[in-house]
Amino acid sequence: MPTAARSYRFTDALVRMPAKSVAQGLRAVDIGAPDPDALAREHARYLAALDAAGLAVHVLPPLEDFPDSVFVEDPVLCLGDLAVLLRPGAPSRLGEVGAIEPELEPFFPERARIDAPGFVDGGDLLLTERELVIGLSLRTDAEGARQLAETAAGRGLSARQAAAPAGVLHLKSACAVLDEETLLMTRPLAESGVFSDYRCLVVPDGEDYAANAVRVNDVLLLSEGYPRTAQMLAQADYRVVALPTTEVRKLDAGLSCMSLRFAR
Ligand code: CIR
Repeated sequence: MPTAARSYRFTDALVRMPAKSVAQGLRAVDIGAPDPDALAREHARYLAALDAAGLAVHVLPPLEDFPDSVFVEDPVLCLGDLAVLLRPGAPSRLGEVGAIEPELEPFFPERARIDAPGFVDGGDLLLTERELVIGLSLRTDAEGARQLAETAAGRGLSARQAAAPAGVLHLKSACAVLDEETLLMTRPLAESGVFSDYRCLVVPDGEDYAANAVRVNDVLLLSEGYPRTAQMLAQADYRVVALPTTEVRKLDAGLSCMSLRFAR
């Protein structure tokens, strides 16, 4: 696979339109159902930001049978020419894998998969410049991680497991790639030492949700409403694009999970 800035240089994104059923999406704590129309507007802003960042955005139709299917990051991992069909840890999301598999064919000549009984959600996978970090969470187990690490090793990519921090859905709910050497993360994740070999920028207290950012080419997509994080990143010379995430947040989701990003 091309390795130059593979963790944030992309040419394409695959996204799925949110279904009306998104109002019934999974959430650990019910702070109210998202409004499907408002969520669709957030999604439209997100797609426009991917386009403005230089990506060809390929849009898949909504799937009413799968309320969480707008979160396309969870059933698939893109590794160069290879798409790994994952096995989401929530039973209601398992069928998303079969639904997206045919859509991958034009982009990924090679496909691998995680087999039962393992589970892996894409939200637990942080691909940095040097490795794949697999978060163990309620959605990703050791067997799924073992299978994925084996697949990654077959592509010359080293992988390791790390516990996802308590209180978040996925590893990437708490961290993001900023550049080849630098990660953005919450304080608990920084203090865990999991990323002690990286340069770590820690989101200011009270702004943990902002850690789920997405670096796309020359810009960094960041949730709107986290001014101290935005200021810290601007001071560190990242070009921040702030996007609304009020509705997706009600479903424990954020910016990274709404696209599969890859380079061709
Ligand atoms: C779920 O619980 O699966 C969805 N409501 C949210 C998934 C968010 N995915 C992600 O951050 N990768």
